[in-house]
Amino acid sequence: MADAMTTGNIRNFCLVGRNGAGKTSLAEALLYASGATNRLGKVEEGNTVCDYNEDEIERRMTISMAVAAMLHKGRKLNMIDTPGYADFVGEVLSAVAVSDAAVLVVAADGEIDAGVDEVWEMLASGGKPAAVFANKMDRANVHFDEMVAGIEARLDVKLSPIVIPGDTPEESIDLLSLKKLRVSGNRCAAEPLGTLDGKAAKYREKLMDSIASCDDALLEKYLEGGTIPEAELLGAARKSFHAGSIVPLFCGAATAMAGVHPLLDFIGDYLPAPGPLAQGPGAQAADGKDGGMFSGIVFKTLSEPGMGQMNFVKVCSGKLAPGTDVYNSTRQQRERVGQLCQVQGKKRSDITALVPGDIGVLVKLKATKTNDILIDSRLGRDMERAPKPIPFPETLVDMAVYAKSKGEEEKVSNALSTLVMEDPTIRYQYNGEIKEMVISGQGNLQLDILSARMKSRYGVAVELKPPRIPYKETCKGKAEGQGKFKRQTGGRGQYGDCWLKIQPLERGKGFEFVDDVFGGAIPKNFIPAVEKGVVATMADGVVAGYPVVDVRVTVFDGSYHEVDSSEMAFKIAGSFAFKKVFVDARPIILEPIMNLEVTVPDDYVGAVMGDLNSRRGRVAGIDRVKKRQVVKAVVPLGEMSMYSADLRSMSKGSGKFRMQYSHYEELPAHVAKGLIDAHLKTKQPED
Ligand SMILES: Nc1nc2c(ncn2[C@@H]2O[C@H](COP(=O)(O)OP(=O)(O)OP(=O)(O)O)[C@@H](O)[C@H]2O)c(=O)[nH]1
Ligand SMILES: [Mg+2]
Repeated sequence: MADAMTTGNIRNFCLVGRNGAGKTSLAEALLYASGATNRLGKVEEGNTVCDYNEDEIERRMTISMAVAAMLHKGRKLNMIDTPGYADFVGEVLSAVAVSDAAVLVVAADGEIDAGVDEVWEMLASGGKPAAVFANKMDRANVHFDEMVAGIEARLDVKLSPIVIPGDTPEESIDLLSLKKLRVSGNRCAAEPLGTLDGKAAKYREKLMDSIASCDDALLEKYLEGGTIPEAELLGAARKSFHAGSIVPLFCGAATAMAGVHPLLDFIGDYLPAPGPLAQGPGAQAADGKDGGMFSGIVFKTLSEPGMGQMNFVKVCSGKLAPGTDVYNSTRQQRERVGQLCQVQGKKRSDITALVPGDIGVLVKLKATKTNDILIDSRLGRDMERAPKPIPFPETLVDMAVYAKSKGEEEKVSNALSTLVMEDPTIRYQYNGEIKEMVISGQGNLQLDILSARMKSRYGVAVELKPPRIPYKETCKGKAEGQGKFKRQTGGRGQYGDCWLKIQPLERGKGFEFVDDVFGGAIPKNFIPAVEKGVVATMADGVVAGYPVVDVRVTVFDGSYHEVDSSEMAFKIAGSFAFKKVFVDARPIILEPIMNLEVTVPDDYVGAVMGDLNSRRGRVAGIDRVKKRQVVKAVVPLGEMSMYSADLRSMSKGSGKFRMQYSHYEELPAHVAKGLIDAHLKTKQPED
């Protein structure tokens, strides 16, 4: 299929929209309508082309994007089905980045929820023209007019209705070509519409208004009531769609193949050919002029058992063929292109070349990962011409990951390093402060699926827990006291004795150790041992098991034994003294406070603020950003576990938040008591 293709005949598009809208079902229907497949799979039956991973079939939802190519009227359509669940936003960002247009799928019977406009903004900011496919028109409670108004209000656009529902679910009306369409199985028959009834006439006028208003010459003719030649109308429609000044509306029912054929034709005839993804001269080649040197971006990486690593690439300029040497400018490493494939979901077929603008899969590259830029090694360091990386979001949710069976920690990191490679919106690292391996992502579902894949793919069972909160201990008062370690039961004994004074330091000042011993009460060579004992005890914490910070410890007296004193004895004496004196110095617990920004549509501001108050949060201000409000607050980290899930449910999936560490503050006594009691429970009776 790809070998003889030219850039001008390639169309790259993605299906986006909230989960459950019907994107995978529509992908299935488009493949069937184009003849790329000979049956219509069903999500419920787990036999669709795009949801081919076991856990996707099991959960009946898309988790990773899937690419599927098809031929239609001599054009190669590279379709990318994306996941709708917000946790998998990385997949959508990648798909939008390499597509030249998009189809937003909305469920006609469903509420057009606030989350849709986030995807819409992504398309707009990427300058990608988009059409809307109102799916599930076969459902009972669909009110077409209300639905159109709802979409327009949510997206803040005026829709250009190209296909509207007919009298029966199998029928639809194409208002651009003025045809009545009737689908049966994989066939779609068209007949001239004849006279337009009320609804068709109303929407035809809406369509004409929207196209004419983008083209002055056409508008003049239209307002004078002249007839507009079809070719001129279609040309204007194509131009204004490419410019993003009209938003075509299609409707139908993917699982019934209704409205699918006119959408397929629209994709083949009206979508733009691949535009220059790369900057500078090399990029021009993407318009078909085959002279530029190769450059491409890797937008997805998979490593499937038996297939090894696969990198999905979009060629931005020049050509790519097996045996080509390329330079991975992101990792500054040479790679040799071995096998080159084209994909249809799980199915792969070898190809001999990829032209500019086309999408394919490189198999078994060594070091290349998602978002890497591959270029012709002759381009050298001239990155001006290279495509720009995809801006993946910061992580939002952290979970500590524990191997269920002891000794499998290494297996856990190996599995993580491979799986994280497949999803650049997930990170993992060992956090020395809380002594836990922490995985971070966009949401809890994403991390649950990651841990399930660790089991199913790499046979390592893990448990995810909210990570420990890095509390600290410090003191507010001054105290002094003695620590004595004496073991003299015959033979060489142990003797260490020191007096310490503890006082608080300013927040963030850390630790100061002062030697104020005079007259050799403690020999100088044992003072560092006292400090070692103090520092070790501070690291373990005293009242609640959290590291002690911001104190000055002064050793000012003590005694020793000529024979039995040793570094070990004074280290233990220092530790004893610190434990004893610290509890008299009005110890407190410090908690990490975070700066939080929550972005929600107006309807949810009240709920967000009320919820923050219940988390001991303090709202600092509210800003308006476009159609949304940004609530700025400071909140204790300890009150924020599961916030991502809570915000999603209180804002119907439309809320977003960003959280960053700000400072430490004293933990209220009633909360501190809980931590202290929990710590006391864990303490050994002999201490
Ligand atoms: N009645 C009806 N059901 C449909 C239609 N299209 C999809 N569905 C059903 O809606 C459910 C969700 O469909 P999917 O295709 O998985 O939706 P999706 O948008 O890919 O969802 P995510 O992958 O989770 O983002 C499935 O049960 C489909 O069978 C339709 O046109 N009519
Ligand atoms: Mg899906």
